[in-house]
Order: sequence, then structure tokens, then C-alpha cells
Amino acid sequence: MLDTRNKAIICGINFGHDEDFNYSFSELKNLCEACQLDVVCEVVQNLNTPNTRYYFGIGKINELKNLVDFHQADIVIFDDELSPATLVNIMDEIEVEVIDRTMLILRIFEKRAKTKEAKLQVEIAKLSYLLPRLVGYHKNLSRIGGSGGSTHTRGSGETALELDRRHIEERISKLKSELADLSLNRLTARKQRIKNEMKIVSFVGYTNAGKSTTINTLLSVLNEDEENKYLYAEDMLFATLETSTRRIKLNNNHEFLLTDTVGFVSKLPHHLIEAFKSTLEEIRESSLIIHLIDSSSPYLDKQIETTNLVLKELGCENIKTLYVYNKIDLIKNMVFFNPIIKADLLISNKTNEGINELIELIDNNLFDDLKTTLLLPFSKGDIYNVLKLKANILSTEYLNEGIKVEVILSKHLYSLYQEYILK
Ligand SMILES: Nc1nc2c(ncn2[C@@H]2O[C@H](COP(=O)(O)OP(=O)(O)OP(=O)(O)O)[C@@H](O)[C@H]2O)c(=O)[nH]1
Ligand SMILES: [Mg+2]
Repeated sequence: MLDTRNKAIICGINFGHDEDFNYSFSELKNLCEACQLDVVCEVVQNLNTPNTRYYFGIGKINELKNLVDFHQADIVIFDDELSPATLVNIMDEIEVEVIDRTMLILRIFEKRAKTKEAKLQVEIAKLSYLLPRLVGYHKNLSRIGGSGGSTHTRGSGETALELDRRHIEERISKLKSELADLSLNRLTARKQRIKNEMKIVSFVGYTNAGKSTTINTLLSVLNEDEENKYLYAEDMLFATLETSTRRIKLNNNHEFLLTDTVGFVSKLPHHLIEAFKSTLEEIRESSLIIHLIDSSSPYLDKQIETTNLVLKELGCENIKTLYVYNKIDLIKNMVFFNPIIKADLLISNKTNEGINELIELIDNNLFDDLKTTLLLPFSKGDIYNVLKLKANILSTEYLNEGIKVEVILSKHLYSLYQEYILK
């Protein structure tokens, strides 16, 4: 329905916190852009609390009605999730399609979903959101002459609604069981990784911060850049919907996994977080989280808070997190760069500034290695081979008593080969 560019009017209430309102509203405009909608008009009301019946006051609803006519708008979008009853009340007054921010985000996710798992997750989220709003959805449909997507619109009135409700409930449980099967595969892969003692580093952050690009830069700098390893990165909201993992091996033989995740946005619909939990759960198993931030965003502080809120909701607040500020090439004057959280590192994928330091930072935080000197008897050549593969050998000397190796060892290897440490 929204593939050609339709005209949208966006609506929001300013509850007196200008900064919060501006952030949320500018984000809504970006979400419209991501859904190929042209915002032709913005309607804002200053209120302490939303009107219980119409969200806006009735006077503002009448003004909105006139603006819809004047601009020949196709759709009206509210910046908050509207209750089913409020949605129906507004629809009784406004002649065109009416949706809220949640539905807009769900539509973008629907467009972007590529893998079977992402498609299932988005459809479950959308149907769960629609279920209590079927009355409004039917009104929208009759107005825009749509076919009803995945719902059946046989019969009329109550009967059609009842049929739809039952049909949707059945479909949700079918999709959930399909998703559970897929999640089981994911769980098996995860268990295997844990068994292999692979440490996971998750890149998280606000959508469009540059997570996928940064992982691609790391792959390229570390020569891990076979064609199929690169991730999809694009200047748009929610370019990434699926969790992807790439294996990294550093020159010092340290190995770990880099995980790219879906980007966050404020007021991320609850149903979406629920549906995406199985993929997002991987973040919870990380040894380290890299919270990537777009330094050039005028709302970077809000975006940091948004990301931290979602991380908290996912139960990740106790995982060691590094704050890495990206797109530093776009900052003209660092004097005015004072984000709320101190930077662990500043980087740019355009100039590669800070990229080697990022690798070092991850390495240092993942591996608490110890430098030591071992004296291996010549009969223990197999240990020397393990060291070549799994440790960082600084020097080797062949003495009469055996092989003297100056080496950086993980705690695990250190305790394993303790008896050979040269006192
Ligand atoms: N100027 C500049 N642009 C960058 C930098 N890093 C990434 N970008 C651009 O930012 C845009 C978004 O990058 P992505 O890597 O897709 O961002 P993401 O965080 O993965 O976004 P989602 O998957 O949508 O959550 C792309 O157009 C990148 O080229 C940087 O260091 N400097
Ligand atoms: Mg991405």
C-alpha cells in the first residue's frame, strides 16, 4: 500500500519536555522516510496528559480533519502507541488511514525482513499488535480498499471480526511454533560455540550508528574479508534485522566472535522486542558489548539512553560495555563534543581512525593474558605446537635443557603449563 510515496501528516503531543519531544518527533520523521512517506504537515499539541477519548483534544482533532482535506493526505500517524479504543475514536473522525508509531515501525521491519526467522518474528509482532485492534483495522481497510493482508474479511460486522480474530490467533500459534523450531537450531549453534569457549563480542547501538560498517572495516583490516563475510550496511533505519556472527582471529592467535544486531530506536514496540528475543538473547551471552554511537547525531545523548534502556530490558546491564563513538570524521570541532558518557574510543570508518585501537581495546578486554617464560623439555614439542596456534610467542631460544619460550598466555594456558614456567 505504501510502496509509492504517500502523503503523511504526523501528530504528537508535547508534554512540556521540548528536548524529548523534538527527539521523538524527528525520529518519527525518519521513520516515515524509511517507509517512503512524505511528511506534508506536522500537528503538535501542548498538553499535560493525552485526552482519554481522542489523544488530542477535540478542537485539535477538528483542525487535523481540515488539514487532511487541505493537504490531500493519505495517512495520519501518531507519535505514540494508541490504545485500541482511542484508535477507533480517532478513526471515527478522520477519513483517511490512521496508524501509530508502533505500526509504522512494524511496517518498516516488514519491508526489511529477509530471512525466514526475521519474517516470522515480524509477522508475530504485527499480528499480536493487531489482535486487540481489529475493529480499527477493519475501518482502515474499508477506507483504503485494502485486501486485509493476512486476515480474512469474509462476511460483515461481528462475524467477519470473529472470523478474523480466530484466524489470527491460530496463525500466531502456528508461527510461534515454526519460530521455536528455528530458535532451537540457533540454540544448538550457540551451545556449540560455548563448548568451543569462543568469546562473543556484540555490537549494539541505535539504528544507523554504523555497527555493520564497523564490523566490515574490522574484517577488512584483519584480512577476514572473503566476499560472503561482509555484512549488509546502508544509510537507512533498520538496515540490519537479523543477528549475524563473524569469526575473528588476531595475529596473536586470539579468537573471538563478532555479533551484529538489529539497531534500536526509542519506544521500540514491546511486541517486536518480544518477537526478536530469541535473536537478541545472543547479546546476553556476550563477554563484551561494544555500544556504538553516531557522534554526528544531534540526539546522541538520547540515543545512548535509548540503547541502554533496551539493553536493560534484555537483561544485559551487567555485561562489560565499552562506549565507542563512530563517524568522528563528521565532527568539525571536538571542543564542542561533550556526550553524557565518556568515550572509551573515538573511531571513523571513513578515515580508519581508531580502528586498530578498537581491535586492541577488544583484545585487552577479552583476554586477561599473562606474559611469562617457559622452558619446555624437547620431549614436549607438542606443547610448543599448541603455543604456536593458541598463544602469542615473543621469542624462542634452543638451550641444552630444552626450548625457552617467551610467550603471552591466556589464564587457561598459563595454569595448564604452570610446571614449565622458568623461575
Ligand atoms: N561519515 C561516516 N559514515 C559512516 C561511518 N560508519 C558508518 N557510516 C555510514 O552510516 C550508515 C549506516 O551504517 P550501518 O553500518 O548500516 O549502520 P548500522 O548501525 O548497522 O544500522 P542498522 O543496521 O540500521 O541498525 C551507512 O551509510 C554508512 O556508510 C563513519 O565512520 N563515518
Ligand atoms: Mg546494521
